Amino acid sequence: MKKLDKLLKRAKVVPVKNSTKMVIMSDIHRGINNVNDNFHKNKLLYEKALKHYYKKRFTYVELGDGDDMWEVSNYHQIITTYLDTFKILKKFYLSNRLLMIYGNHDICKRNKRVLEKYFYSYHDKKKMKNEKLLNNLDVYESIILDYRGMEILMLHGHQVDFLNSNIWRISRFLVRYVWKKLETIGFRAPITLAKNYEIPNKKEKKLIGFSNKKKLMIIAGHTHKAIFPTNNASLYFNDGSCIHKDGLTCLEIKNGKISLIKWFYKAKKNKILFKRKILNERKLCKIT
Ligand SMILES: [Mn+2]
Repeated sequence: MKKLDKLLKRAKVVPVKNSTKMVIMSDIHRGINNVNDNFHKNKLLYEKALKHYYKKRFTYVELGDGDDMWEVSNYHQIITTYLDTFKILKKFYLSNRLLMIYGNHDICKRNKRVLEKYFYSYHDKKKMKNEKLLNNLDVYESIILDYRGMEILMLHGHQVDFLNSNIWRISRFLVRYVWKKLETIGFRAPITLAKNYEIPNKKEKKLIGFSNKKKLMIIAGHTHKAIFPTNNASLYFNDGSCIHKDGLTCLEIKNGKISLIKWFYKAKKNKILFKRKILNERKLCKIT
């Protein structure tokens, strides 16, 4: 528990207005559109969702593993591969509606120099000059949202996962040089969207215990499995991921309610439609 107590103390406190609308996404794993890039097939869906939330004046909260900096060694390539995507993120950022947290795959974002070198600006090939991107962006380890008298702790969640926190450099090595090779020959992680949103992953037990002990609402990512307790006795949520085979999941917070949302492609005649579906919804209230 010590680790989580410290993390809670260090968390950046962000007060938000009652009228603020938020969308929380994580585990996008933007890569470089090679065979290891699980995000690419959901790129258009993700951008469609972002544009929807931008238009509706939501604040976008990225809860870690936004970029896959384990599978890629030249980070500039991620930005050039997904420049269109980053340009939408820039719009959120410029209107003061972007909050970013790092995970294990993008843990290097805790380093200011990395942010400055790769994310503050990019080289525009056509204009032959550097353009601003997420200039001066801060990326946090955890954030406490102060919303309607409630505190909501937001973090990626790898902090309680031994393989991905204490020995993350070894894990990164395995992903970069071993797992990547397996993926290249067609060995892929199973990423179908789970149907049950109540049963958490073993790795999340510590977070759930912490949430219950502190009577604190926690939102995490990392496991790629959405968790949405419908029972008021639990306040631990997980937003899932943006690289499910069958779409992406996210959490929306607005008007004192939290909802689990799925975005997916649907083929209709000769068109591809982008669909948003509410999987679950409940009022936000403290554990009493
Ligand atoms: Mn992760």
